[in-house]
Amino acid sequence: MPIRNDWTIEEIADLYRTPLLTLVSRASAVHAAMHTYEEIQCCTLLSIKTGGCPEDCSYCPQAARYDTGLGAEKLMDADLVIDAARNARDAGATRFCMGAAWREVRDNSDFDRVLEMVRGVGGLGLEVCCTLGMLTAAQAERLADAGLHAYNHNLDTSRSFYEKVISTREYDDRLATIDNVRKAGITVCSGGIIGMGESEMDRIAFLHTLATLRPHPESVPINALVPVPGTPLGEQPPIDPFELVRMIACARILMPEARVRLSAGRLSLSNEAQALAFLAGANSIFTGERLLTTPNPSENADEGLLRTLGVKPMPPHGVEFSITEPIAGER
Ligand code: SAM
Ligand code: DTB
Ligand code: SF4
Repeated sequence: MPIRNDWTIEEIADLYRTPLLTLVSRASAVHAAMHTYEEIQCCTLLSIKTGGCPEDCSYCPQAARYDTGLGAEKLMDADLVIDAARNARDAGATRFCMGAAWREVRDNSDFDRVLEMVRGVGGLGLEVCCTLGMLTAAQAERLADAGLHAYNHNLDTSRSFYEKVISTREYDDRLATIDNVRKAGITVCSGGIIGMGESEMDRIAFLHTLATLRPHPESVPINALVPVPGTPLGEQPPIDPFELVRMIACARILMPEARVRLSAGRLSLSNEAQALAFLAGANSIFTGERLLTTPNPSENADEGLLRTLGVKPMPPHGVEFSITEPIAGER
């Protein structure tokens, strides 16, 4: 299957406007050729530093300027984070992602502690991922040296809609961090959010930016906005689940090798809608009862869903895995 980085905006607009069942069926064929329906990556998130963020991202409950009932906490102890990662692994997760409500990483003792967490979590045989805000090239290299496998930094939406959602940083800042991550040899996890009031053209332009990155991100999280009261987007109406399926199908066709993650918003999807998203090419989810600060489906619900669909957790990158391994939450 050829991997293209030269998609035109017109091609992506045509793709996005394809009748849904035709689109899902094309995406599914790409998925079957490049991946398997029988494995889904299970990632668990932990907020290692919650709230008090100086940025003004309109969707985010952790921005200090919005009253969402979240206080500003300090960075967690490394030992507690590593314990949480062990629990996540024992519950079936194969990737552990640590999130901090920072605008950017600073070269201080907190960063040293994050590096200790990366080493500790990596030592458990998990794929280790961080999302800490903007990074310099030197900081990305230090994370790579500590064994960081992936860095999450979302483009979130189109360049033109971005400034309606966030005013405290620019789209090019995001692209520069992604470039620093890539150059340090860390895999890139970058996607976005739908349901923020963006137009169809914004979604098309957002997919175009992602699909013309060279190389494509290894992981593409597609989040449905979790509207949090107190944020400017707290009253946004929920999206139609078929729109999420459409985004996932497009991402699968445009970036055949990527892991496409059905990310935030699963609590408002039926099992049937999630199954359609998997058929359309999603092969990664967040497991565990909390995303960063908002709820996620219970372990029991996910265990039931994966069992019904005959899906097993994808083994972590570069770690031996037995096919008799129980599915998430089964032990
Ligand atoms: N502060 C860092 C940053 O912004 O890059 C890392 C953490 S931040 C919470 C990670 C991502 O979570 C954001 O880029 C956004 O895509 C997603 N996110 C935050 N709040 C969300 C919400 N209410 N619904 C869906 N996704 C959300
Ligand atoms: C991503 O794309 N989604 C995750 C992860 N990357 C860091 C975060 C979702 C956050 C949802 C709101 C919350 O729980 O605070
Ligand atoms: Fe801060 Fe990240 Fe939330 Fe924006 S998305 S307010 S940068 S924690």
